[in-house]
Amino acid sequence: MPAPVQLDRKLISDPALAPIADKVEHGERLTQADGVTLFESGDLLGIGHMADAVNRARNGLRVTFAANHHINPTNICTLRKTCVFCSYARLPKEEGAYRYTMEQVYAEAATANSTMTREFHIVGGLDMKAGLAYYTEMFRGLKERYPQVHIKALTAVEIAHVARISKLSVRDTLIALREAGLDTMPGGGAEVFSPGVRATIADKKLSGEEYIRVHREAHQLGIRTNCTMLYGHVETYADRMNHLAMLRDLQDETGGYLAYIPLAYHPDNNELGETLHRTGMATTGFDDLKNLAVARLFLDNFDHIKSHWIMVTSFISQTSLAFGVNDLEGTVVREKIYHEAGAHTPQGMTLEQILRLIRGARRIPVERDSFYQVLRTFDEPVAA
Ligand code: V47
Ligand code: SF4
Repeated sequence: MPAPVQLDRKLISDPALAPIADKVEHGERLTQADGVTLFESGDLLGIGHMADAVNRARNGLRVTFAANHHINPTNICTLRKTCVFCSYARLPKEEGAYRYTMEQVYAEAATANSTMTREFHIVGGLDMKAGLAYYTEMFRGLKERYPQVHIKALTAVEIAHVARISKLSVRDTLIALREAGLDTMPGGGAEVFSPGVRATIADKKLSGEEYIRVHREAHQLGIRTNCTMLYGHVETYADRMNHLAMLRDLQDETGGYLAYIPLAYHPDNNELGETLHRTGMATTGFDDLKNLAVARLFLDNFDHIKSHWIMVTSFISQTSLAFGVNDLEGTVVREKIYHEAGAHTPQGMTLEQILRLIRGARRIPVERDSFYQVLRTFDEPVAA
């Protein structure tokens, strides 16, 4: 059950939100219908106030970030034609297709700022030539060179692909990858679970139920994971809430989720963006903040709601710290997936820049490890 929190009811102006505010105050779980009401409401500040109160009760004024380094070892993907929102994937013979050799992976890893980087975040396409042997060799090589660096790698979709082409069960694949050095799994590949939306934007991809099954298997083996939702395209508010409910149910069952990260859809250089006749940022600041705040209120069994500044800009990410967010995607180096899809944000952020954002929001910056253990607390917030 969520903890009861105190609200300042004067800050909530939409009468439709009153029953939800009652539930938040009494520590009652929200329903999917409540979530739809929140998405339909124009009272962003009222919703933000509730999400902020819930977050402060759980995390205080601390805002965490991790120094990580993204490595995308292959952009070759069998689903290139059917994931119509993806700008990153290529067919094997298509211009721009690449698959790193082990030497290239290690060279990329070596460009990480060695004193700061504590996590390699490794995701890529569903490449027929990148099976279990490719990833176990990669993880072993990385752990030999950087034993202190955590490996967060392979989405549920990639795990299922590696299992299939290596003719192994998902469980045996996870066990082999863990033995080679995999520590946790990222949350990508979730998109939107509802079958109708999936048929439109990611027709051949692992289903929502299968995504949940891979995560359940990982959690049962003690492998913690993150989870995501790709929003801002053809999905309805009911689709969003159905998606969040499936994540909340699995968290009730296993407690294996570390964080939830909503991913704002970017429409450039992909088929879906052309169909929707949109340019630039597809989502709006209002919707980005709402997705984060609703997640904080509905996912009452998650400690961490993460804002991905690469997708929503550092300004929205900073503002989201007053809308229920307690974690910022870290000092990412050389990010590719969203920049191919039109993200205009920088590809990395320095420690000083992250600290400035958090301090500017009058919160306490905390550097964390991949399991959210505190590594460094920076300072108390500056008085407003
Ligand atoms: O599954 C692909 C998304 C995801 C686009 O777990 C797009 O800590 C927007 O999951 N517009 C992969 N999004 C990245 C991911 C992630 C990112 C940061 C942190 C974590 C974590 C996970 O990127 C894909 C897909 O949902 N994506 N194309 C696009 N055009
Ligand atoms: Fe492949 Fe992932 Fe892009 Fe789909 S989203 S085409 S699975 S890289």
